[in-house]
Amino acid sequence: MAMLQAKHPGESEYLQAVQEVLESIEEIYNQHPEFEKAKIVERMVEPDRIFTFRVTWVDDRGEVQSNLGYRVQFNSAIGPYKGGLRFHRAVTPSMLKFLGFEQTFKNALTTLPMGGAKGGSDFDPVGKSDAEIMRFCQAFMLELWRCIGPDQDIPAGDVGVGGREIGFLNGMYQKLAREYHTGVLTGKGATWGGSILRPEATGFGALYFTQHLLHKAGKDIKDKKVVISGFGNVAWGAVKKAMQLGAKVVAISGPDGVCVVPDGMTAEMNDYMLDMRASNRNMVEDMAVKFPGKAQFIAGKKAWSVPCDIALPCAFQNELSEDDAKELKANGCWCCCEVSNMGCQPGAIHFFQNNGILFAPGKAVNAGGVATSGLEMTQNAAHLSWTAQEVDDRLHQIMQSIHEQCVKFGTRADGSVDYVKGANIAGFMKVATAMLEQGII
Ligand code: 2IT
Repeated sequence: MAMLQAKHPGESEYLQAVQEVLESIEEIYNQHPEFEKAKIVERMVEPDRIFTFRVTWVDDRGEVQSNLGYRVQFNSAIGPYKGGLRFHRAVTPSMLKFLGFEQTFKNALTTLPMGGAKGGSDFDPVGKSDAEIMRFCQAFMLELWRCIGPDQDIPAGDVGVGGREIGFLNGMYQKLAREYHTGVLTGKGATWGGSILRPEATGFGALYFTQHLLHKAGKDIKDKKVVISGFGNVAWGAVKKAMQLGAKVVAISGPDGVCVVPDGMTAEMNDYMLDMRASNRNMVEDMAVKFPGKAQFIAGKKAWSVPCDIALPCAFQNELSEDDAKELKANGCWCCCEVSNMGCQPGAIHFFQNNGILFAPGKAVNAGGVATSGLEMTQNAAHLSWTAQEVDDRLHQIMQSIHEQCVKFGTRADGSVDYVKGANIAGFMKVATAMLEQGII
């Protein structure tokens, strides 16, 4: 860590993600001198390569705009580079390196052959028109297309990139590459190569994982009060599945505050989350305006201030602090499944773990998204599409397998499970073994 800090000063998210993994694997790493000899850790913590490019486009007022674009190809030991694209004003190389690093272990956990990558831009979708989004996506792909390919690197969505953006990106890729296969991006529309259930998959998978975790702890999700941060694609799928499983979603939150829903979210409210995302307004207050009497907006408050049984962070890294964790506990919360990538700060994770609150990390809980991207790649390669039932069954199996891997590597002496350790060791062992067996490259 000292070496890495000296080499990459100020890259706080990246250093935080690496630190968490290294702490978890220390013991097992020291039992494998062959890893040490091949400098597996030193090689694994650095991305294979990073592409950086300028993206220039013209906004609706005719003004020239300039952004930075990136693709971080982190690790390809177990398969082609795979991971999402994030469009957010705060995107930096540090953020994408942390996400690419996490993605490498997450993808290893899915049981599918996918390496890790992440990309994106500091383009801010908030307040942009559809036409501006399209022009930006086209300008972004003008550079990105040389870096990717169905057997090399397969991007997908992440924060700020959903079905609409993947459509614009895919259209431009085909135009530039003159290749009309369906395999270079995942999260495509259902009529042009997309997998059924991919939009729902991250949220659905997270709830399947939560079910397994609760079952292992002798509990059940039915009738439990759930609070969720965010109202993007991931939160939308999580709300939908939580409701299907009989839980009551009593709050969703956004950058402007929280919407409290004392009687639980309805299907209509869940559908409205899609309009909220598509509007690019980035305001959760819109839910309370649309459903007066059912949802109450409180400005400046987080979802973590609302009494609940289960907390599901579904928005952004470091969105849940140690103080938030304490407030959750004081409000009766006894389980937190991290759905966003690195959604909880280290202090929050330690507080959960030291205070008997069930906790599982994003790289295990949210892996259903990229797993279903893997299933989309399989369908594309076979030139066919599976039914919703078939995709859902496979997603279910994969989440069960991820839970089993966490239990295998994370069970403590007292029989409880350290899901952070379990997920990190399971992912690490797979990637490290693959690197070792393929020589010094
Ligand atoms: O963080 C993630 O796993 C994603 N944004 C999904 C990546 C993918 O390739 O589906």
